Amino acid sequence: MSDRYTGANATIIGLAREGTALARYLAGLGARVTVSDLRPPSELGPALRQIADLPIHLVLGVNRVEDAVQADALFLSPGVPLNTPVVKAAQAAGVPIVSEPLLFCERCPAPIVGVTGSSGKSTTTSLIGEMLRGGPHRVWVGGNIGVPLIGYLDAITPNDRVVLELSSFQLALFNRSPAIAVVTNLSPDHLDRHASLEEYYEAKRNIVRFQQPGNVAILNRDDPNVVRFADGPLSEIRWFSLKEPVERGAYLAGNALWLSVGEPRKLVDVTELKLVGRHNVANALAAALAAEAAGASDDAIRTALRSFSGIKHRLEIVKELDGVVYVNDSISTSPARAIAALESFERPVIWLAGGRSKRLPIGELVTVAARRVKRAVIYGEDGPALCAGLVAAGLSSVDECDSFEGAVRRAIEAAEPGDVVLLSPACASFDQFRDYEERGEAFRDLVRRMTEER
Ligand code: UMA
Repeated sequence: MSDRYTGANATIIGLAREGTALARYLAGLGARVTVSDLRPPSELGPALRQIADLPIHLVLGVNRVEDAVQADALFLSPGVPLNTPVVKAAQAAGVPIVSEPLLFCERCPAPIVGVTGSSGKSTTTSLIGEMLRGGPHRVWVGGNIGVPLIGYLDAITPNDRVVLELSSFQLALFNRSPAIAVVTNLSPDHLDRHASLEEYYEAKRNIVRFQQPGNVAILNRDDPNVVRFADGPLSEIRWFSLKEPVERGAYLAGNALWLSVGEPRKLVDVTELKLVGRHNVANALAAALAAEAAGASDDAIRTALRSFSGIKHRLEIVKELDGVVYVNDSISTSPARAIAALESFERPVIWLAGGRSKRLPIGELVTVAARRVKRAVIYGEDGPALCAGLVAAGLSSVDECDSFEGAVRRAIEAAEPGDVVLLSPACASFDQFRDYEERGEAFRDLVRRMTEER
């Protein structure tokens, strides 16, 4: 079988999750694959083992301009900024810039539900997957949630359904949109990577920008930044709202979640949801709309709403002991996510936060924290700025700790029956951990160990 990439020179930058999956896929098509990563071989052990059997040219420890400009196509991992000299040189030389999720979307035979937003993406993606698992279609869930799907293309059929979480880094390269697109919400994030907030929002907009008649855009009516996305696409807009009933959409009325695509009907009461927090009610409404558009029955939607209790590192209840609930929200790497977490609890909160800041404004975060938090325990590289902000916002109980471990210990010591100990850092983890998952695992282990010692 001949393919556009058979015999072509394909250069991949980044040898991590997407890079390894893509290298295998392109090599399988008979492309001449070069993979380049800034990291040296000593740091790439597991990835190198995964591709050891493939005829691939490796350029490690550096990304060279020549590998990019001489390629017929340049594949970028999401972690590669678009303003690096290598990418700019390739653009100037007219080399097509592509990516794993873009190629996947181009070639996927099944309808795709794409999910983006500043927070709630992974929860909404997983929940849509659960709803669709109730039948009648086979479901594939992947994308930014951590699973590149390119390697499964051969197994996916037109009758299947794909749910793909898409980040702004991934969407920035998109020139097509999924048949069903969901935007959960938009708030400042990733200003460490995008040149401006506008650039970040415009990247996200690609999820609906290229939609066609017959496609569906599922948008948050309560979020003015998302409402702007309704102008332009040729698709049908379906809204979700926590504030008001909507026609052909989903909404919260009183204490119940309603779906009004077709005859309006009640789905479930808020109290039946396993997910915690008001923002998760919005995610549940968005998920119900997406699953309905992709062919799920009302019963399958209801069953998933009643059983889905969330995913690891996202408001995950780690332990309940002596009236104290310990919650791991390590996924919270921005102020907006930490605000959502702090607003999820009625109980007094002992708040653990800090790490490496993404240079986002913290004004609203410290105001919300000063109102909601009983005690803040702060650690990490950018802890001092957060402490200063909290004190300035009027919070008197602020502890600054030298280490993550010390901070967890301090929070456990300070907790009294009825409290929540919440790790929701508002910062990236890279000053001390490989990623937010490693930070979440460390929190879980420390809580288990230290509460047993008490
Ligand atoms: N690299 C270079 N040159 C550069 C920059 C990086 O060679 O200029 C190399 C790095 O040394 C590294 C590799 O590229 O080895 C990094 O690639 P990557 O960070 O893109 O890693 P992947 O494992 O392929 O993960 C990516 C997403 N990562 C990012 O967006 C940063 C994963 O999202 C995603 O799950 C995966 O693809 C599958 O699609 C992670 C994430 O943090 C979980 N996403 C952000 C978020 O959710 O907030 C957007």
